[in-house]
Amino acid sequence: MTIAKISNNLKKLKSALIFSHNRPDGDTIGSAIALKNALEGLGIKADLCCEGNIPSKYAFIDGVNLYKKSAEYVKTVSEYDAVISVDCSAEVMFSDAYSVYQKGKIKFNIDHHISNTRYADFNYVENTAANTEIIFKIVKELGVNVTKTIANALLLGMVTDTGNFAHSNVTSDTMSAVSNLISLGGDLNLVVYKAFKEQSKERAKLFAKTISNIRYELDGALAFISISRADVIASGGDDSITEGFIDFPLSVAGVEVAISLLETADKRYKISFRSKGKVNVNEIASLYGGGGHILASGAVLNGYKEDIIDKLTYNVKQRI
Ligand SMILES: [Mn+2]
Repeated sequence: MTIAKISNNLKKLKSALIFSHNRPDGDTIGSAIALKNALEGLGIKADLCCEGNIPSKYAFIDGVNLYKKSAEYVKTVSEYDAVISVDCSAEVMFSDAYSVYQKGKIKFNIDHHISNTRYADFNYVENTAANTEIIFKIVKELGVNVTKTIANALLLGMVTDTGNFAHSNVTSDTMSAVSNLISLGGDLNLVVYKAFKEQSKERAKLFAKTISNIRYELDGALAFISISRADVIASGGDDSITEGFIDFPLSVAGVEVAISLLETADKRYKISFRSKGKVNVNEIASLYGGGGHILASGAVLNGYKEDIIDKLTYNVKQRI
């Protein structure tokens, strides 16, 4: 599959329903908004679906208020010419929206995760720092005008998936795309401020509590943070405000791997893994049906918190 071929197939559509992954981040949102606007530039009707709530910090991107949950599309999904997933490495990433995606007439999958399970009719998978790098190539191939909304949405994915261009996944291609988007009217300063600097009082409160309880294992090479349901509720926010917490324990000197445990239900944890490079955390996430990248991965584990911490400590110890 090439950019030319996938773009050609997209051009033939009259309508499409675009899916972002559950627990949406800047990359899946930026990819979806940019693609929606590009398709609409060609006269193609494009709507947005995501099972998770869109974090309020992304409200500055035009169109994020147009997302609807999959329940809203159960009856109408078959009326669209196609369904398109962006930044979704596997079926599980959709959460309950996958059953609606599956009913799509033609399925497209545009993703940048090496672990992508290629669940669609048309799969375009390329190992880039952000999925919006791929979407930008498609936007250019489609030949549509890059509006300020498209430029900012594409920048958002690049800024968030690279930790503000600080992760080792950044390439010269990433920076060329950024340069190109600035010259097209993208506001990098605004995007960085909204994505990384501005935070709610609720997030500041939960962050302080979480970070005051970092737990170190393996002589300080492994750091755990955990966020209970009660903590989230007490903060007055929702799960989405925990995005980015994991970067802090990884920043501590001597820490090679940081793991975050977010309690989503009784004895159920959303696990995020980050590595400085010595340990491939995609391997560990894969042991539990999750996945992602070598340096950043995720999984869902059931059980008691202490048992999960023991298991994951063992998995990291074997690889360090
Ligand atoms: Mn991504």
